[in-house]
Amino acid sequence: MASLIEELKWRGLIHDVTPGAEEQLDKEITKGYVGFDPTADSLHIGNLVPIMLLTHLQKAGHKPVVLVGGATGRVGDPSGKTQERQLLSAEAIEYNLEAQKRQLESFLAFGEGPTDAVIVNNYDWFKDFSFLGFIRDVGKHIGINYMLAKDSVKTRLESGMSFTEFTYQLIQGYDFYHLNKEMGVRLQMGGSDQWGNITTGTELIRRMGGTESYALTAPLVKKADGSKFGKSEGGNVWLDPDKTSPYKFYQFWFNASDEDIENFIKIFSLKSKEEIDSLIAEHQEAPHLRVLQKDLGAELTERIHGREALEGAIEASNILFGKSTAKSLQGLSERDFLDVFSGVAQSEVEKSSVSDGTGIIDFLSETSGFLNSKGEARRALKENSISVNKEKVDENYTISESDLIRDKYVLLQRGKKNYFIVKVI
Ligand code: 383
Repeated sequence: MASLIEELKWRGLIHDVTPGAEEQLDKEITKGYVGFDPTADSLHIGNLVPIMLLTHLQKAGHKPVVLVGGATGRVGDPSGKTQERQLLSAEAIEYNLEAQKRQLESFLAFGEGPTDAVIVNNYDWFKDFSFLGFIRDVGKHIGINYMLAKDSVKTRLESGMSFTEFTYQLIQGYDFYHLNKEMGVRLQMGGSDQWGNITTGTELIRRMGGTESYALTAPLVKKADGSKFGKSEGGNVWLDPDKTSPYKFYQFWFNASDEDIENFIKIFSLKSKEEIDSLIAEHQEAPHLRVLQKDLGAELTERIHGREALEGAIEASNILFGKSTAKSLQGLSERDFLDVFSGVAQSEVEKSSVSDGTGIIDFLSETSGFLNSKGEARRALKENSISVNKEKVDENYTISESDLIRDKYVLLQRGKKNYFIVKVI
């Protein structure tokens, strides 16, 4: 098998790596870590990139160490930020940390074995570290010139930054030293925004007398059109299904552009190079079939949300493309229903117009306002172009309670793509 570094290079997962890392990885089982600060109550797909680094590290026979930042979360990393961060309360940090920890635990094989993943929290070694102790024993080893030269600080010299954030790199640096000394961790990985913090760590280890240590960063994922990766209209694409539904999660990958998807599949898929190369070849023959988008969307939705959620997401996605039945529509959760038809025109009607039964001609026109007149409704019905909840109806049809989806909605449709939602209040 190709070396880990070769594999990561092919996948586009290496932005920078310090000299000697490859030899180290070839030489022995190596402990490598990535840190996650509890800034939100869920991880997002940007965090998935370094998770892939840890996954490949483990697959190559090394030991992943996951760090949750109970301490660093209290400080706030200035890397990549143009403004001072708002401090989070201790409760929010604890809450977020537990939520992220549960997510992180689902990605790697944890345990006691030599290549099993472990999880650590830097609050454990910082909570009793006194301020005087820190500035005497750690601060003395790193010059402020060195700290000022980091991008995270340099870019803020004009706009300003607190002493708190200025200190951040030293705290993360000390983590690396601590993990090196106590656990023999020799590698720290992260996104390229973390290069400065990681190398403060290798520098500190060198000066404080640890063992040889290495840094490896992945590029920040870019999109061909220059827009930010990992955002959809609603903001971040989260891993928590309550924040980004499995349907929306699946759609995010499904809607990726053809330029981007080849990079994305290499970065995020666990399939082998051979499998990915053959999918890419298949995709290039008929890009409109969206083979890569579907494949990666399915792999990731299943990995993050499970098989059942994936099936629901695919079923919901088929609804707009006409490949669905009334049954799949009835099976949608209210949230998926609203997501699938977001942007579709809506109106509200009184409960009685459904419970008493309303003829379809009236319902299409006067009751809902979908069509402009009874005449138009009649014509459309004659042309056989009207569906209720995805099933064709004729002019004798009556809308009743049995037409309600989730007790609340009726989906009207004229022709293939012209949808309208009636909400019963
Ligand atoms: C804290 C203590 C350490 C080592 C790392 C940390 C966290 C680090 C950080 N990382 C980001 C985060 O937590 O802020 N200072 O949101 C993101 N990471 C990873 C990756 C990434 C970075 O969690 O590039 C994207 O996900 O490194 O922005 O001892």
